Amino acid sequence: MQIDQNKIDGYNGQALRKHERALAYLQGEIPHAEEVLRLLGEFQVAIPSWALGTGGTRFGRFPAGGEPRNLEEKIEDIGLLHRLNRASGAISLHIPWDIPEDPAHIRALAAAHGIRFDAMNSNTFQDQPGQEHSYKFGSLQHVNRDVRKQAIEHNIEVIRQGVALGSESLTVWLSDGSCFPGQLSFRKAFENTLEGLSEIYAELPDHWKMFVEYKAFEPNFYSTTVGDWGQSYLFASKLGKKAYTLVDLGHHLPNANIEQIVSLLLMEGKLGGFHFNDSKYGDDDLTVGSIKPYQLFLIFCELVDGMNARNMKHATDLGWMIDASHNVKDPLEDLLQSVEAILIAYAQALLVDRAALTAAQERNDVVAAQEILQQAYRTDVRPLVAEARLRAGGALSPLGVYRGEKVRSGLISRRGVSTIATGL
Ligand code: PSV
Ligand code: MN
Ligand code: MN
Repeated sequence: MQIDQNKIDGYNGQALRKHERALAYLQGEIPHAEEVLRLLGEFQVAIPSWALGTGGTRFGRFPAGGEPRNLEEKIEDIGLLHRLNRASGAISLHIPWDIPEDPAHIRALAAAHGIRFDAMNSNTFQDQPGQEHSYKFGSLQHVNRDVRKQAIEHNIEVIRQGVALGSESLTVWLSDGSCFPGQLSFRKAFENTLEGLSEIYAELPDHWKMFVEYKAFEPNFYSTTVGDWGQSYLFASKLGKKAYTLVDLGHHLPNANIEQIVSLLLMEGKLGGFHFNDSKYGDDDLTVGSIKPYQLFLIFCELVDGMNARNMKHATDLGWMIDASHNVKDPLEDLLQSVEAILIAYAQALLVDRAALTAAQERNDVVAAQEILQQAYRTDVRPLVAEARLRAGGALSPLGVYRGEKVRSGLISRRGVSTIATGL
C-alpha cells in the first residue's frame, strides 16, 4: 500500500500555518537550529522485520490484521513508514524468520523504497524444523562440539545472506546460559562461546562489523553467558577491532545506569549498535520513550557527547535499530511513535549547552548542571523534528496521515484479518 506525495502534501498544507508559528518561535530561541535540523534530517533508524507484526506473550497474541505475510510485504510496510517519516530507511532481518530466497529481487525492492539493509540477526535461540541438534542447552556455549558447529555454521550462512543483500553487520544475540546453579561451568561456557564467536568473526568481510548483544536474563533465569556490558565488552575486545558491544535498552537489570554504560563504551571505541525500546520491568519491548523519556534523553546526551568526542558521524557510525514488539497496538503506529520519540530525545540532546555544562561541572555547580540538562529536556522540540521531516518530503504528522488514510483497514482488506507475520 502506498500513499502518494500529493496526499502527504495535502495533509501538510492543512497543518502548515500552525507548524510555522511554532517553528519560528524555536528558531528565535535556538541559535543553532539549522544545524539541529540538518542532523535530524540525516538520522535514520532501522526497523526490525519482526516488529511489523503484533507481538505477544506466552499467554496469547492478539493480531491487528493485515500483517505482512512475507519479506516483500515487510519491506512494503517499512517503505510506507519511511515515506511518512523519512527516518526509517533501513530494515534489519532475522534469519530464518526472514528468508531472502531471491536476494537480487529483495535488494531491488528495498532500494525502490529507499531502504537499505541494516544488521543481520542470527537465531540460535530456537530450534527450527528439521534442525539436527537442539539449542535447549545453549548454542555457542554448548558442551557438545556438534551443536556449537551447527550454530557457527548458521551464523556464517547469515553473513553470506547479508553480503548478498548489501548489509554490513551481524548482530549475535545468544540466549545461552543456565536456569539452575550447577547446570554449567561458567568458565567452559565462556570459553566455548569465545571460540565459536572467533570462528564466526573470521568469516566477516573486511568492512563488516559484529555486534555482540547482551541481556541480563530471559530465557535463562540463573545465568546468561553474555549477560551484561562487561561480558559483551570482554568478548568484543578479545575478538578484535570489528567486534563491538550492542546495547539494547531492555536488557539490563532494574535501575542500571545505561547512560554511563554508553559513555564508557563510546570512550573505549567499543559501542557498535543500539536497540531502542522501553520498559518498566525487564525486556518489556514497549514503545520507545513511553515509560522513561528522561532516561532516553540522558542516553542521547551521552551518545552525542561521546560521538562528538570521537568525531563519529551520528547518523552512520552506530547501528540504530528499534527492537520492540508488543501486544496491544497497531505495530505500524507503534513504530511511528517510536521513531518520533527517538528523534525528540536526539533533538533535545543536541540542544544541551555543552560549554555551560562543562563549566558547571568544573566548578561543582550541581544545581546549574541539572538546570542546563533540564532546560534542554523541557524544550518542546517537536516542531524541529516535524520540520526536518517536512524538508525531507515526509509528513508533518505521520500518525495523522496514517490514520487519515485508514492504512490498517486498507492492509486488512488486501492481506486479510488473520495473517501472521513471521517472527516470535
Ligand atoms: C532478545 O531479547 C532481542 O532483543 C534480540 O535483539 C533478538 O534478536 C530480538 O530480541 C528478537 O528476539
Ligand atoms: Mn535486541
Ligand atoms: Mn530483547
